[in-house]
Amino acid sequence: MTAQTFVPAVKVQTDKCRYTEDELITKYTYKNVLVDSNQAKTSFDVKIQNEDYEFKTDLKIPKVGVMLVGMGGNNGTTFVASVLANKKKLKFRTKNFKGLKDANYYGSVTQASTVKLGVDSETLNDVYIPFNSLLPMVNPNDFVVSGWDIQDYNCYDAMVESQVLEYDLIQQLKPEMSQIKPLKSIYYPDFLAMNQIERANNCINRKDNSSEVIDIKNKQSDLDHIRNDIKTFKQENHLDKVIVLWTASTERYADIIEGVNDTADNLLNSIKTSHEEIAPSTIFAVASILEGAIYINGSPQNTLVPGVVDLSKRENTIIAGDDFKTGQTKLKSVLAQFLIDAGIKPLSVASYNHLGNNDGYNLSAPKQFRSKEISKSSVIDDMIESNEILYNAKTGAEVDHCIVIKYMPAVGDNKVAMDEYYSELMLGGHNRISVHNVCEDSLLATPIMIDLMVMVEFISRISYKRVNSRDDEELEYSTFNSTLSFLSYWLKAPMVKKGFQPINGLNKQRLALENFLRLLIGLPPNDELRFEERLY
Ligand code: NAI
Ligand code: DG6
Repeated sequence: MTAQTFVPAVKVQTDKCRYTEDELITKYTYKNVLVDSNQAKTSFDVKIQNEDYEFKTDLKIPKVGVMLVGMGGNNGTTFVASVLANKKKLKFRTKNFKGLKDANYYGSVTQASTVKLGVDSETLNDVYIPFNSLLPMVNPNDFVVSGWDIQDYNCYDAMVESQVLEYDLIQQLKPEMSQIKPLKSIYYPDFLAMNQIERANNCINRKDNSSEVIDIKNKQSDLDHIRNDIKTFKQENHLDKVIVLWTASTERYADIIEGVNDTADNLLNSIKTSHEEIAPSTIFAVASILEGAIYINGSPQNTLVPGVVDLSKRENTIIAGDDFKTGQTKLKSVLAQFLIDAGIKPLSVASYNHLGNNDGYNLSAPKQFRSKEISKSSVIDDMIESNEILYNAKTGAEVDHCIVIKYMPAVGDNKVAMDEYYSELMLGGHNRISVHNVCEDSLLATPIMIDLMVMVEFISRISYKRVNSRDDEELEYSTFNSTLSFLSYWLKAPMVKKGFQPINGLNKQRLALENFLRLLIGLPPNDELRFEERLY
């Protein structure tokens, strides 16, 4: 497959946009509201700042390869299976449905959701179109997929083991899935729960599978090996772009140490000297950056240490993380925002989960649990800080927020999440919301993996420049900040540019994405003012 040419379905009559055969050039004035507050925050001086930008979107859809770290896991195999099932337009039987189910991508914003384009010129009612029809985005069916796993199961055996998909679908996928084997990976036992050690029989640093000898002193050669895997995959498949996604087990946090992993050069040097705080995931991130591939961290550990961020800036590649926002946390990022924006004060949020897959087994160890606890806990911080009427020194500025995860083999991948939101109402009243959510974790996570890849690939084709707004006018087009926070909709603990606070509210995150796509085709932001309905 060669690069495809895009024919726009949406043609906007505007002088803001110019299409060439391969590019879309868009002019946009970003209106920002700059606020100076007094110390007591009782008076505010406000200026509206206009900044003129020009965006350039490459309209050619490239040939994209994706490499999954952890391809033999529940998410990994479900991802491979879903792409194959959709590509082959498979139909299959399930125990809940009389007819045949068609393969689909439900749960994916890019593949299964719509956006409001405007209002019908006659009826003035809303018109919705598929999210991915505004601009050219890669079709996940066209992904070329490969990946690594520390376990040697082929994708069919691993898919059977994971107990996620319907039997009929598994059997139809057997011929292809059994031919797909993961590449050998890196295993540094200290970063995973010790209960994973028997799984690790497909490792470049454990020569004899049964051997107790695991080499953790050749991190430079591990890095070179992974770089070579990426390079070979790209060359053999004639790919334009490679995305590496960590969907492998949760690691413990790495210590951030001055001189070790705080800058790009220190990090590269620490890999050479095989420093003990260099995690496998950081080796994968560095390998991806050095090979010009995009790297996304779907797990909670701090893979993207300052040295990785520094390196990605230097090499002008994209990184994003951390931790897929799938079930319980996604709902929290809507519910907590709803309560606080409604002027109701959550006092405590208690979040319990039990799950019985290998992810749960690994998370039953304290250090790996701690990584997950951190990412799951951070999601309401910005919401609390946004409302000083509810949260202040006098009335209490904190929410009791507790995260519990228990390993319960019987429930497999059907993670059960139970949440209680206990809030204060007016005049001393209280409100209690209890949620019981059966997540089917990997069926929630896989569409998120797809969205992350589709969106990161799309945004990597966009560059911008400021025009005529400042003395330090930038004449060259630049790419976005290398830590791509546009992806935060899909991430529990979004990494953002240093000095900024992440935005966790799901609706705010989606608004940013939608309005960004709109501006590129010359449309104003969606504001829901609906004057056509509200005014005479
Ligand atoms: P899993 O345990 O089924 O799969 C992880 C795979 O990673 C295993 O096959 C394991 O052998 C492999 N692995 C471990 N270390 C590796 C390494 N260094 N290199 C290559 N492969 C390695 O777990 P699952 O359910 O697929 O989840 C994967 C990750 O995604 C976990 O970290 C989990 O916390 C995270 N996650 C999952 C979500 C979900 O809803 N399923 C949501 C958010 C995050
Ligand atoms: C238990 O918390 C296991 C985890 O891997 C989660 O299933 C995963 O992080 C999804 O969490 P959430 O909160 O987005 O449903």
